[in-house]
Amino acid sequence: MALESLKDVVRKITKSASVDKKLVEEVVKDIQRALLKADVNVRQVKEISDAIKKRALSEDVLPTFNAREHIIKIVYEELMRGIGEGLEIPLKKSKIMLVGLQGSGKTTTTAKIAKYFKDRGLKTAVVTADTWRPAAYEQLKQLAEAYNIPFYGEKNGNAIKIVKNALKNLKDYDMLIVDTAGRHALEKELIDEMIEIAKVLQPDYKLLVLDAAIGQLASKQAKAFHDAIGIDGIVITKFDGTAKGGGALSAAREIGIPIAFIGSGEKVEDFERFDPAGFVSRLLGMGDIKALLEKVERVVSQEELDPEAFLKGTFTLKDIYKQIEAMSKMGPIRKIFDLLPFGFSMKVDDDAMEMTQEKMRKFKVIMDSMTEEELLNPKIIDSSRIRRIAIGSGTSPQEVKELLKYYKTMKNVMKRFKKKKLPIKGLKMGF
Ligand SMILES: Nc1nc2c(ncn2[C@@H]2O[C@H](COP(=O)(O)OP(=O)(O)OP(=O)(O)O)[C@@H](O)[C@H]2O)c(=O)[nH]1
Ligand SMILES: [Mg+2]
Repeated sequence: MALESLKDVVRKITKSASVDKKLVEEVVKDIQRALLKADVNVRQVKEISDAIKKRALSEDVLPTFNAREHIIKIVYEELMRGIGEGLEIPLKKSKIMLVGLQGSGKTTTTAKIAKYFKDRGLKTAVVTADTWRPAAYEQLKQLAEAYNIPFYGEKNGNAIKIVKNALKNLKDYDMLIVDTAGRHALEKELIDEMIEIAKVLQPDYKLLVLDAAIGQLASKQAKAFHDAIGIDGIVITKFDGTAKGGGALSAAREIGIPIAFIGSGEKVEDFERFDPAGFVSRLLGMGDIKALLEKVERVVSQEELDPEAFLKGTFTLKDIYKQIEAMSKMGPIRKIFDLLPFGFSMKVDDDAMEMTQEKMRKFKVIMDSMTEEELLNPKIIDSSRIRRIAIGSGTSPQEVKELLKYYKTMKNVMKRFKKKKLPIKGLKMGF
């Protein structure tokens, strides 16, 4: 993959004897070459490389960075800016409709997205509205069954009727992923069918599935689909098998549609939410830590998760709420602690700190059912309140208690931080 050579750029900066204009110019050239090879469009390549050059030669090095880190940070930030935001589909009741040309990977992606949301605790089902290709029904059925994902389809039905029936049959599901038929080209017949399906389905998200191998052609294709039915997000597939993946990335940016997911293999597991920070870090070979550092910087500055405030003020359930929100963006809290400038590291057993997505979602739902007073002063939550909260949030009293236990444990951790009685040995989070 052409983008792979971006790793060499970082290596070059790290190994350079001195950081000067010559190095910056070389680095900018290397980046240009890598992006162009990856089929990123010329105008975007110019924008990105110009910005890197300008900043690298004019900006002061921040006190916490050395000159090399400073350049790497600028490269990282400008690539991030070039890539734009990802589309994060929230974990709530939604309908997703997939569209795309023949063979782009819609059916595979339908199963991948379904597994993604199922793994995160949503009651998810898939629907095939592809009556064009005879084997489409079996293909999706088999994929879905392999992961215990409920499937709806009709072997000889009409796509619009199938969607109507699916909506009736799958009313109780949180997340419906609807696969549609592809055509060789975006012809009128396909457009009409997509419009009809969308009318009946009323999808929250229309996702366009783009094969990364088409490189810069992605731009024309995405624009045509967007003009025809309005696209909310892009899924790039087959990122594994091509050197031209930059084409689809830059197409999304050019048209202004965020990327939601990336598929990088035939297996249902070969799939991830498109997270620009993680993505760029990996391109640059900086691993998760750098990405996390950046994120911590951002999050702390937004006071989403402010450990200093934790230490100063009273630690309430609101902090747990913020913490969970930050965690769903950044990964486990343990990793964040590892990076914070407390001057000591905390030895915590991994499992204890790890919170599953499912648990995070539950905890948030439970807190959403609490009053302001309860959030700020959890001590008042007695057993009758616990019962009320459980009913209100559709959870069990046991689960509410679990959250309160987690809160107490975290509060203890914060107290110990305050007293610097660390490291905490064998800290258990109680679940
Ligand atoms: N390497 C790789 N192959 C993929 C990926 N996604 C899908 N494929 C393969 O691409 C081929 C087409 O995938 P489908 O999911 O059937 O594509 P589709 O868009 O549903 O095709 P039609 O229904 O004919 O329009 C299959 O062989 C998939 O296994 C991916 O991310 N990487
Ligand atoms: Mg298909």
